[in-house]
Amino acid sequence: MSYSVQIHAFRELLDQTGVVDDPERIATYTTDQRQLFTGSTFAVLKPATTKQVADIVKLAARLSIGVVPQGGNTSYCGGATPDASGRQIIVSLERMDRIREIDPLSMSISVDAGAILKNVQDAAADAGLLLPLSLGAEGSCRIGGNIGTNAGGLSVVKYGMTRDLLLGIEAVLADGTIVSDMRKLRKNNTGYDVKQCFVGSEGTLGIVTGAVLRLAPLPTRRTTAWLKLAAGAPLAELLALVRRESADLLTTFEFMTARSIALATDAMTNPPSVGAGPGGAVLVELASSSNHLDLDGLIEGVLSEAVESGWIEDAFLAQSGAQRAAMWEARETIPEGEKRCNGSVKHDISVPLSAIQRFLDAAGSQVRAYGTNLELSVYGHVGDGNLHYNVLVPSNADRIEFTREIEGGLSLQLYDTAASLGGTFSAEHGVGRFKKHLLERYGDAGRIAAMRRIKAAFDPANILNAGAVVRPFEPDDVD
Ligand code: FAD
Ligand code: 2HG
Ligand code: ZN
Repeated sequence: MSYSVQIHAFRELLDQTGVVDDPERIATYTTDQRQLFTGSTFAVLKPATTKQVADIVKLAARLSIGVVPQGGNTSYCGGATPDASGRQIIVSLERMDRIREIDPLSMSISVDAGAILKNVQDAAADAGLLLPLSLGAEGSCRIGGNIGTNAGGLSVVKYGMTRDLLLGIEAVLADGTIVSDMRKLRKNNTGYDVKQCFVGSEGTLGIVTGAVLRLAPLPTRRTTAWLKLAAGAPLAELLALVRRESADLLTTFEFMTARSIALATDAMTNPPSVGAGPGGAVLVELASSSNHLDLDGLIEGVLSEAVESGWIEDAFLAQSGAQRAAMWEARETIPEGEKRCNGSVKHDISVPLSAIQRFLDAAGSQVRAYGTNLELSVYGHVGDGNLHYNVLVPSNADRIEFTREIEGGLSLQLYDTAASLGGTFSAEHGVGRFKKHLLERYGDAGRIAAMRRIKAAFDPANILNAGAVVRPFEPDDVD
């Protein structure tokens, strides 16, 4: 069947705006966020209802066309990008962006999966509540994509990953079945927790069309501090001190090296006058919804202990909302700063907190041994044991070639080190198409076999995002 006949068939299911087949408009959906790979498709479908998503999936299965769900296309591992075959269609959830309901007493929000994260945060804040998922891409990423990647971000240390915020789900399976479980319950022990199957599955097990998310009281007080670290400051011990002495009111603990901060501040119009000590810097935030807690008193106590221990050289407390925002912007602009300087080869590793210093020491030696002129941008959510250990692409290098070279050599050494310390090659960015070989290399064989069986059970014809994450289980597989 020709593409035009297929497009006609999809048009019958959707209205005029629901099918995009103009190559110029399609092009904005077929390249991944990091511009490492461009796939191919003959159409982007934009359903407006869950039923339309189900109809699309059923028709795609009948026509043997693959389906790649897409949210904001901000993910880093190529999971939202179709392959080069031209036989996969993109289903963008962008028209399904409603806030369905806020229930302040149940502290939950029900949304369409295409809702932009920032809009959901704002809707929760309007009701005096907090959606505690915060990441640099929050103005463009969508809830379905956050669920697909199990997004982490800047407040995981307190509130957990997307997985921990998910109360209910609505999703379309590969045969068009609609899973409708939009309940707001904290407790519901009635068999398998099916909704969790979709979390981190990167569009390979179903298309999420709705979600119920857990909210928290909106903080009314915050204390934000920028710590300049002394040489050799022990990050895990400093984190433990801050958590203990702040009565665990810590919501953010972000580590940054001097190079990463400079990349960000160079890219800002009004950069704050913050910098790093010899051991780097940490952005710390305590937050509370109570007006009875003296957060400034707590942070001052924490900081004086840290100074006494010789771990920090200097610290600045944000004195205004504007100062706080500038500190946050300096952290959140690091990826953009890297991009403006020809990009970086990204290593989204995590290790147990007790091993973070060992990782930094070993990885530093590996980088030095690999090439004396390599430059690093190292930062991340150290509160969660997660580092972005990025190698900067030299300004005179071809970005793609350099990325391939590093990924085939140094990256594997760094991941080996993380793995040997009980860590992982992907803390929060997923597997997608780019890290499948790493899952094969580092994944436990039994776990991979289980993943393949789950994929085969949910999607026996391999319709949903084929080529991402894991290949399906086949009966003669020996694993
Ligand atoms: P997409 O990129 O569109 O899709 C991601 C995956 O989910 C794909 O496999 C796709 O097929 C699948 N998917 C999308 N929608 C659905 C759906 N409705 N149902 C089923 N599957 C679906 N990530 C973090 O974890 N922490 C960070 O701090 C962070 N910071 C970032 C900062 C910047 C500047 C950028 C550019 C990215 C950052 N990211 C971060 C990565 C990215 O924003 C997240 O992975 C985000 O969750 C992706 O959401 P999205 O809507 O863009 O998903
Ligand atoms: C962040 O923490 C994101 O800012 C992006 O996860 C990390 O670009 C990166 O390497
Ligand atoms: Zn991150």
